Amino acid sequence: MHISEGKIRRIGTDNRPGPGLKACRRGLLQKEVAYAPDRLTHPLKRVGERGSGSFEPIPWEDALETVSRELRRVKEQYGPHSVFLMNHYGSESPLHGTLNAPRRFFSLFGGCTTYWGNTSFEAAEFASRATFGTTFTGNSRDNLLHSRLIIMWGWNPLITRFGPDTVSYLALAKKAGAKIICIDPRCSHSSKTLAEEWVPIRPGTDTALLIAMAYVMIAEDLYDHGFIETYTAGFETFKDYVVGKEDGLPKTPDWAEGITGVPSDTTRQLARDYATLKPAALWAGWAPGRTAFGGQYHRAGITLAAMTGNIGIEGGHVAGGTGCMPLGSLGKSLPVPESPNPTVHVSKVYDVLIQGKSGGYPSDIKLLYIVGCNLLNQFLNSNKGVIALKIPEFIVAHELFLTPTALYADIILPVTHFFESQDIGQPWGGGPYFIHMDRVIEPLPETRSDLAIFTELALRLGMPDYNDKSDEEWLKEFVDATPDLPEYEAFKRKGFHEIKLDRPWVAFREQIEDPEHHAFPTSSGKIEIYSQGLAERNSPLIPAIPRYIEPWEGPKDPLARKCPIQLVSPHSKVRVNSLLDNIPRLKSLADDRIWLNPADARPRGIKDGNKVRVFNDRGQLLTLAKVTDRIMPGVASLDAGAWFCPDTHGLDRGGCVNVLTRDEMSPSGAFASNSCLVQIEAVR
Ligand SMILES: Nc1nc2c(c(=O)[nH]1)N[C@H]1C(S)=C(S)[C@@H](COP(=O)(O)OP(=O)(O)OC[C@H]3O[C@@H](n4cnc5c(=O)[nH]c(N)nc54)[C@H](O)[C@@H]3O)O[C@H]1N2
Ligand SMILES: Nc1nc2c(c(=O)[nH]1)N[C@H]1C(S)=C(S)[C@@H](COP(=O)(O)OP(=O)(O)OC[C@H]3O[C@@H](n4cnc5c(=O)[nH]c(N)nc54)[C@H](O)[C@@H]3O)O[C@H]1N2
Ligand SMILES: [Mo]
Repeated sequence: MHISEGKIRRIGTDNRPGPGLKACRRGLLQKEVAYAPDRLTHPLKRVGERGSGSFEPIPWEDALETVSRELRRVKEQYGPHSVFLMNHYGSESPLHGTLNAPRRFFSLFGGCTTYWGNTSFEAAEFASRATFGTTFTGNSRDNLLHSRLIIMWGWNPLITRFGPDTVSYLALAKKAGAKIICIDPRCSHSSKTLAEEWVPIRPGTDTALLIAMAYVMIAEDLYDHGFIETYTAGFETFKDYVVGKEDGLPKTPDWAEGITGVPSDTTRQLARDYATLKPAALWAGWAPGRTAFGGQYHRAGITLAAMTGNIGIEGGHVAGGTGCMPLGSLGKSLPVPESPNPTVHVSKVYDVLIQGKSGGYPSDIKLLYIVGCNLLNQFLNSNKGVIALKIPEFIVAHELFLTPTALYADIILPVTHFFESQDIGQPWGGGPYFIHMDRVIEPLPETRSDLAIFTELALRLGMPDYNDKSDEEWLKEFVDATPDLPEYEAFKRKGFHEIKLDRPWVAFREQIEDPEHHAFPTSSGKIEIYSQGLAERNSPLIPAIPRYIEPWEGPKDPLARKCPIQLVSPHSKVRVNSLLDNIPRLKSLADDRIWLNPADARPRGIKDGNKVRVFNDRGQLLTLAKVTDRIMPGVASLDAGAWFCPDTHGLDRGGCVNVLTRDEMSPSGAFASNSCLVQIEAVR
C-alpha cells in the first residue's frame, strides 16, 4: 500500500522474481472500494416499505439502542432461537471478520438459530470427511511442477485464483511439458489459455464420466492394485457397481456418453492418460460439486485418484477433496463459546423464514441478523427471498454498501473496510503464508468494525465479557498460539510471513510413505471408498460407495421439455461473489452476458449481442447474449454476482442469476447452484 498524507495512492504487489504472492486485480483495485462514493457513512433506519430503498440517517446511539432493544424484546417474548443469525463470508479475518465476531456475540446472548452448509465446497467437505476423515487434503502449489498430467475438472483458476501463486505454477508446469486437459461445459479462460484439450460435459453429470473412466481402468487393467490393496477399503463393492455385477448395468463409456455428452473414445483416452501419465494431478474443482448430487462427484474423484495411485505423492493430487492445507491457519482466533444452536441448511434460509415450525424447522424466526452476507443476491431463488425478507418482525444488517439485501433491513449499521482496522490475513484454503493486515487508513467517519459494533451491543445487553481486550492484545494472542509464526512485533514489522517448505507440502505423504505407523483418520484407518459411516446412514441418496444418481434439473429431468437449457453460474473475473458489482471501474470489465451455443441461439432467433430474457417458473431476468462455440449445446452460462434489480413486474434487470436457481439442498449438503434449467428467448 503506497500511502501519503493519510491517503492510499497506489496498491502494488509482490514483485520478486518467481511465483510469489501475486495480487489479482480485485485486490489491486481495492482503493476504489474503500473510497467508493456509495460507502455507507451513517446508520440508516428504514422509513418506506422493505425493499423500497427509503431510509433516513440516524445517530449511532439511536441505532444501537434500537437494535439492543429489539434483541432483548424478541429474546424475552419468543426465546433466543427466534433470532436467526445469517453471518457469511463478507470478511473472513479472525478478529473483525464476519464469522467469529457475530458467533461469539450470539453464543453469549444465549444462542440463536443459524445455518449449516458451506456455499462453496460442502460437497467436497462431505467427501473428504467420509473418505479420509479429514478436510485437509490439499498440496502446496509448487507440487504441480512434478505433474506430468494436470486435469482441470470444473476448475478455472485463471479467474478464481485458488491462491496467489497457483497460476504461476500452472504456467511453469505447462512450460515444463505437463499435459493439461480441461473438463468443463465452457471453454473457460483457463481452458483456452492453458489446456491442450477441452472436454465439454453436461453440468451435473461428472460422476458418470468419472465412473466410466474407472470402468476403463478396470476393463483394461490399468489401475494400481498395490495402492488399492494397501491403502483403501471397499474397492470391491465399488468395482461390482462399476462393472455391473451389482445391478446388471456395466458403467461403460457408451453408458456415460448418453448422460454426459462426452464421446466414448474421449472417455477411454482420458482414463488411459490418467492411469498412465504418472504422477498426475486431477484437480476436481468445486463447481461440479455445487450440483444436485455433488457429493458423489467428489467421492468418485477421490476413488480415481486412489486407483491411479496419485494420493500422497509429489505431482499427484487428492482429486475431489477440499484442497485445503493446514498451513497458514492461526492456532487461535476470536473464541466462540459452545452454544447448542439449531441450524437450517443454507439453501433453506428463505424456507425457514416463511414456514418456521409449521414447515418442520426448529423455530419461528422473528428477528434476522445479517452480517457480511448479500443473501438476496447470492442464495438460491431470490424471488422467494423477496417474500421471505418481508416476514421477520425486525431485520438488522451490518454493511459497507446498500446491497439488494440491505434494502430489506430495518436498521443498517455501516462497517469499516478491512483497510481501516488491524487484523491478520489467513490465506483462503491454506497458505503457506500469513499476512499482517495493518490499519492503513483512518476509518470513514461514522463507520465501525463488526467487532466494535458487537462490543457496544454486548455492553447494552449486559455481556461485558464479549470483548475485554484491545485489538493488539487479541492479535498478539492469536500469533502466540501459532507455532508457524514469529513473535508478534516482528511479524507486524515485516507485514507477512512465508512458511518455508524444503519440499512441496503433500497431503497424506506420511500415510503413503509409512503406512505401518500412519493410518488415515477414518474408522478403518484406510481411504474409505466404501464408507462405513455413510452405510450407517442407510440412505439411497447418500450411498456408501460413489454412485451416479440422476440429478434434478439435469438433462433428463422431465422439466427439460419446458426449460431445455442447463444453466451454470460461474464466478466473475471482476467480482468476489456479489462484491464489487457496484464499483464502476470493475463493472466496466465484467462479462455479464449469457453464453449460448450457436445451435441453441439460431432456432431462437438470437444473435450475438442481442437482448434476451432468461426464465423458468422461479423467475426471469434480462441480459445480453454472447453466442459462442466456447459453450456446449444445451448449456448456458451466466456469471453469478450481478446485483438483483427487479422492476415492478418482477423482471430482474440486473442480471442476478439466482432469480433462476432452485433452493433445494443436495442430500450430502451441497449448495446446488449449478443444477438449474431455464428457457431463453430473444427480446425484440
Ligand atoms: N474472480 C473471482 N475469484 C473467486 C471468486 C469470485 O467471485 N471471483 N469466488 C471465490 C469463491 S467464494 C469460491 S467458492 C471459488 C469458486 O471456485 P469454483 O467453484 O471453482 O468456480 P466457478 O467459477 O463457479 O466454476 C469453475 C468452472 O466450473 C465450471 N462448471 C460449472 N458447473 C460445472 C459442472 O457441473 N461440471 C463441470 N465439469 N464444470 C462445471 C464452470 O463453467 C467454470 O468454468 O472461487 C473463489 N475465487
Ligand atoms: N448462482 C450462484 N450463486 C452462488 C454461487 C455460484 O457459484 N452461483 N456461489 C456461492 C458461493 S461459493 C458463495 S461463497 C456465496 C457468497 O455469498 P455471500 O457471502 O453473501 O457473498 P458476497 O456477495 O461476497 O456478500 C458479502 C457481503 O459482505 C459485505 N462485506 C464485506 N466486508 C464486510 C465486513 O467487513 N463486514 C460486514 N458486515 N460486511 C462486509 C459485502 O459488502 C457483501 O455485500 O455465494 C454463493 N452463491
Ligand atoms: Mo464460495
